[in-house]
Amino acid sequence: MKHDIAGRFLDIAPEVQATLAAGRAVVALESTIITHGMPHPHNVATAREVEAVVRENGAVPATIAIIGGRIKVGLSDAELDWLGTATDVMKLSRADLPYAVASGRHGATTVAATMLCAHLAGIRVFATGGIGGVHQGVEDTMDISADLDELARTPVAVICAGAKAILDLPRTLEYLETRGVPVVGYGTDRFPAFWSRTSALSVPLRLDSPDAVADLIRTKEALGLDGGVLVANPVPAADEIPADEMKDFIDTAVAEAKARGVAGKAVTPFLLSHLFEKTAGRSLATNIALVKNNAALAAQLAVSLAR
Ligand code: PSU
Ligand code: MN
Repeated sequence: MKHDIAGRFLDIAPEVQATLAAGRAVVALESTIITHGMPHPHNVATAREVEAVVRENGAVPATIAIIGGRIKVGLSDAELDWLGTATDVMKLSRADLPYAVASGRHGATTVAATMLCAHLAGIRVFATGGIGGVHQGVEDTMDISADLDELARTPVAVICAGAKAILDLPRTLEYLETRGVPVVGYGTDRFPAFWSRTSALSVPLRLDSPDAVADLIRTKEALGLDGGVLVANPVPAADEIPADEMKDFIDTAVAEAKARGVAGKAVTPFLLSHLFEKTAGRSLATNIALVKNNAALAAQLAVSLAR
């Protein structure tokens, strides 16, 4: 852990602190999914369930958010509840994090900011739903999520269900390859598309057990290679929405966002809530299932890494 930074800016929950000090398994969890990714009360209920799944699989959860300018690593029940309905919460990526800290603001951490804070605290594994990536229409907007560059520079393993299928998935994979990020299909040769188990894309690498992923991470560290590892874990079959069923919904949502001039940070939350309405809640149920599935694998990976 970077002690000087930790002492000045981080409030690490006592249980998380003790677990890290003992060299045992901790899994970081993000908070943008709570404030900007799911409607209340599903957001808070899911956050609690995800923490429980991490515990059931032998690790300690550390949900990360910025509250009053303090980087909280591990939230109390009261803090989590508050976050579920709070309105004055910034969506923080790497670019905004120092602003939120310096000005004492509240902020929810995206994948990029969560990786950054997890690393400051000494946490090596992080579970989310789906990472941000290269947006459709990037030729015009240059909208590429900072999540991708964070994966290239910060040594945290991110367990996700692929990139959200609202994105340009081929370009997202190309960008990750360019930036030197290992992308591992967990038990699959196909790159999963968030709500769907498969996409038209093959995944660059494949591993089939938490121990094998842990070995990859240790080897990467031993070689002195910086940056993270992306583990793409398909949503369980029982919970998936097949890609052909999602396609029309996604096309409509993307067109609607464009027509309304939705841009920047607002794009992903807009698309997710639009899809929630258009699929009559089905996209949300799948989102919840895949986050829990990722939390289980992340905990197993953290346990394996801690051995
Ligand atoms: N996974 C989900 N729901 C979400 C996100 C991930 O299941 O809302 C969030 C993550 O915080 C991710 C962000 O970093 O969406 C991507 O935002 P953007 O495209 O603006 O970088
Ligand atoms: Mn963006």
